[in-house]
Amino acid sequence: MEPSKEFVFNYKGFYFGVNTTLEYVSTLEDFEIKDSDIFIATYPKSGTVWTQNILSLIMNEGHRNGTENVENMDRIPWLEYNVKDMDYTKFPTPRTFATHLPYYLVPRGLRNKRGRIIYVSRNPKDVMVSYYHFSKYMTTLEEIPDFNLFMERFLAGKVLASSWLDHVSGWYSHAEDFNILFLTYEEMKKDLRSAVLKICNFIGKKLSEEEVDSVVRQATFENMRKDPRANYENLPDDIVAKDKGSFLRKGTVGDWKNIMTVAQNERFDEVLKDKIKTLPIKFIWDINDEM
Ligand code: PPS
Repeated sequence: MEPSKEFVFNYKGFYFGVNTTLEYVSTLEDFEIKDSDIFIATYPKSGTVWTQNILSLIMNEGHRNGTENVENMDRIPWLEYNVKDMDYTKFPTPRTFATHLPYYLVPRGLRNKRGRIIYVSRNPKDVMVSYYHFSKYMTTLEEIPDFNLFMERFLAGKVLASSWLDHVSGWYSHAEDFNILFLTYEEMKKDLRSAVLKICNFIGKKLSEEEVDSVVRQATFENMRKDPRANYENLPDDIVAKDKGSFLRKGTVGDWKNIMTVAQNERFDEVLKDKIKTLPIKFIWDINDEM
């Protein structure tokens, strides 16, 4: 049941992938925060890359109008997976980062309401299904071909980034410690423009109607799939199995229904449903559900 040490290590109760180190992640609580910093925080497969693209489009005119060709992963790098060994202290401000860290392992400065955090969550059945497919695609993740087994691992939090429930409930229950905007994948899917405006408002960026239109247009699933700055297609072959998927796979709400059996759905609900009810989020399980 334990995840293989070949793929993850545990630091303070949280599973990290081995493309970072224990030495490095243990320094992150002391990572110096600037007031202008903006973080996107998520549990994996909840809409991180999507939010990265939206944030980059909002903040960078050169991204919006196509005059700059910088990939999102360079503009909004992963805090805990600094695979290119970049010197984040020298980044121009405002700095932007993505992270899968739980609330209790992020840089301390964030907890004093320095910087801003955009936290995106997604209904956990779609997260799990997306994660299942993703672990075939990423060679750095442990592949568990049997979906039933993957589900048990996911429900037990024995995967990279540990328990979905702990992650989401941790961030929500400590919201008051942070300067934080909560969004859900499903609300972005239902009304992308409103989500873009919420982010603009949160980071204090005023865009014209046309600029907002341009952000929304370039952040749709179809357009992101075609955009090498946004779709992570340039990851090296030793990290991804390009014939086995992509970062932008389906981009829908309710894909879990295509893979989970009735019995699996019942099992999932048995483990998580009561706990999910305690979260201040109204989950959307199907695109036709009311918000
Ligand atoms: S990761 O690996 O943790 O960074 O993954 P993450 O980016 O959080 O989540 C990947 C899922 O988000 C979907 N995605 C989108 N959906 C809708 N619209 C847009 N523009 C978009 N961009 C990314 C992506 O397809 C993954 O979900 P699935 O269900 O696997 O398709």
